[in-house]
Amino acid sequence: MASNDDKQKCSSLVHVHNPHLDNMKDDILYHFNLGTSSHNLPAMFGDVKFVCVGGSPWRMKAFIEYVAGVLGLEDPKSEYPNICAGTDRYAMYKIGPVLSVSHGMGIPSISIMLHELIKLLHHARCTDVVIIRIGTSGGIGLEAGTVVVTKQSVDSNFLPKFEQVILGRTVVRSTDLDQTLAEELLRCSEELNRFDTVIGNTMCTMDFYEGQARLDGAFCAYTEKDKQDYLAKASEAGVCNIEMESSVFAAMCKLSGVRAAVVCVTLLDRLKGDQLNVPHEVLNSYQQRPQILVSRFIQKQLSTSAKSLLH
Ligand code: R2B
Ligand code: URA
Repeated sequence: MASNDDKQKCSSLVHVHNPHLDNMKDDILYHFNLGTSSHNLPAMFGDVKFVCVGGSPWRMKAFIEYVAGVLGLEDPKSEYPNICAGTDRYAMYKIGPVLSVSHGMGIPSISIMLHELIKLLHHARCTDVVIIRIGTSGGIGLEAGTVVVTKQSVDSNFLPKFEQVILGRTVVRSTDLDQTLAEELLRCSEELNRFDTVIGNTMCTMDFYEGQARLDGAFCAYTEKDKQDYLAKASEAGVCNIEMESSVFAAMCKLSGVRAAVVCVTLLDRLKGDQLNVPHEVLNSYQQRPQILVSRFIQKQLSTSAKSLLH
């Protein structure tokens, strides 16, 4: 019979739900250029506790450098090798228990990455993993630079669901995120007291232009009033920001039993405009905010677990 310890360990593992995987001699994580036969995944990744994902490879490298500094784990030679150097699809960096992975733009891109990331964490037998998406977004009625911790990821009709077509049928998946984790992240931001942070719903769309009610795409058959009416309805439904990956991120993390959160900075207030015309340095400083917040969270978690080991 399984002991209580075994049961607890099992529930904190990263779960896959695919009987076919058991019959495969080797699992090739093609878009990472990694595999179960070619790499010792438990040795490479078994100690991972925090996974941060974000759109751009450049930003995810900047994040690993920043978090390494916060945790006092800097590489003296400043070498943070890209673990996925053999492919240009995604970039991956690791320092201590922190893994940083890029996911590109949009649901299809992040979904491919997450299938392989979840299998990687499963094969590596990681336990008690937290996954956080750090990204950018358009705000609704918020000053640019505000950080939004997602309460619920909603679709274009403001419903908390993600629809995946499987064998031609639409399967509806829940986009629930870990509320305790969201509140812990909000508390970290209050302690930091460096920028405004709110908790609210995040609308996840399939497109940056018409899908987000912009008036500046190559095509647009609606008016400024139509746009404002739609964004007002979104706001009434509790939507604070709009981005393009949170729904499938939330759905897949929930299926694998991993605690997950979404932390996005707003780059502009969509009630005031559509074009991103803030200077590059300002955009860069905004993009650092989710990194600062999440690094603080990781630092706090690690010091709490170190203290509990001492007692
Ligand atoms: C935020 O920014 C990207 C679009 O510019 C997209 O990946 C997202 O979710
Ligand atoms: N990312 C988005 O998806 N939308 C914005 O308006 C800004 C960043």
